[in-house]
Amino acid sequence: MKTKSTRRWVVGAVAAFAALSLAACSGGSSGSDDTKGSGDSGTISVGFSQLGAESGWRTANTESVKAAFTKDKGFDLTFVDAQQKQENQIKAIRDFIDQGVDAIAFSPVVETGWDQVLQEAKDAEIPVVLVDRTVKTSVSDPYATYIGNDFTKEGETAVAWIKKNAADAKIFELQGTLGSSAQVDREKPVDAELGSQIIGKASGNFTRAEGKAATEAALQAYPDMTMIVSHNDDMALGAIEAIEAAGKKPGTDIKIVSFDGVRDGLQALHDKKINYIVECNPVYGDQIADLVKKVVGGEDVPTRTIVPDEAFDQTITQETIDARKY
Ligand code: GYE
Repeated sequence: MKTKSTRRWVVGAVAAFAALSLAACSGGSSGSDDTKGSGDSGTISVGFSQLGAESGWRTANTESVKAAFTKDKGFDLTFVDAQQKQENQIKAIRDFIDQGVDAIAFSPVVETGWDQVLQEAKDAEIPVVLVDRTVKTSVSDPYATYIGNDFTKEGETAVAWIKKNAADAKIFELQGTLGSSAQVDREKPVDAELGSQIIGKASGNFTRAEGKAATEAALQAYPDMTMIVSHNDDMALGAIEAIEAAGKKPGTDIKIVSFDGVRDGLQALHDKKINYIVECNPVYGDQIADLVKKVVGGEDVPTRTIVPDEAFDQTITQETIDARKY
């Protein structure tokens, strides 16, 4: 963190010099020195590039982030929604660099394609906190820390349930955004353990509408499917609509295993339209804020913080669902 403290020293010194000059010019009447971005006012300026608003999970994550990075808590947040487009995220990150924020946090929509912009942040000595999804990059020391869920473990949890409860299922896999770590890592254990049972795959880009469309096509293409493994609840909810429209019973004729555990998903589980949901907890804004504070303050942080998840089957109670905040 030497580079960061050097930068802070330089920025601080420049600000102090500017304040002194101002004081000299105005006869010393200038009181406050709100040097935005320097952190000297005690406020930490943060640019957060959220990848989109594609799902219930994302909305809950965004709410949690916004609730954590408030003025009261010592932050000046610039939040930009990239609408699931990598070029929008790259632009937002470049804008944050130009603004000279104290830290950048972002959820990368896909794993690759970040080398250049990560290098630019590094050259500007602005620490990056990677949130939710991971990146593959050739840049050395590309970010200060990562926080998110263990998608591989989530995939393994789903596989264990399928092996125990529907061992001979013929599976259609409804994939998330192709090339995102959430898709790649959830899919890996499913492919490794149940590969011979997968009769088809298509992406629904983590949205309900695309999940529905992909399922409609799959019902035509793979009439013998008995299970859908959906990489999130929103696509599973779209799949339910498509299955019902085709005159079949979701949860019975075609079983559904899904990820996230948003309230609508859990309700469909309770209503026996989904069979199993592996949770992915999106409510960790405060932990992100804590990491940002530490990183900006030059404190040591773990390279990886994993948010713990549970899993739910159809024995879930209505009380558990009603208590869900998202
Ligand atoms: O499962 C899905 C969202 O990256 C964990 O992205 C996240 C995933 C989540 O669109 O609903």
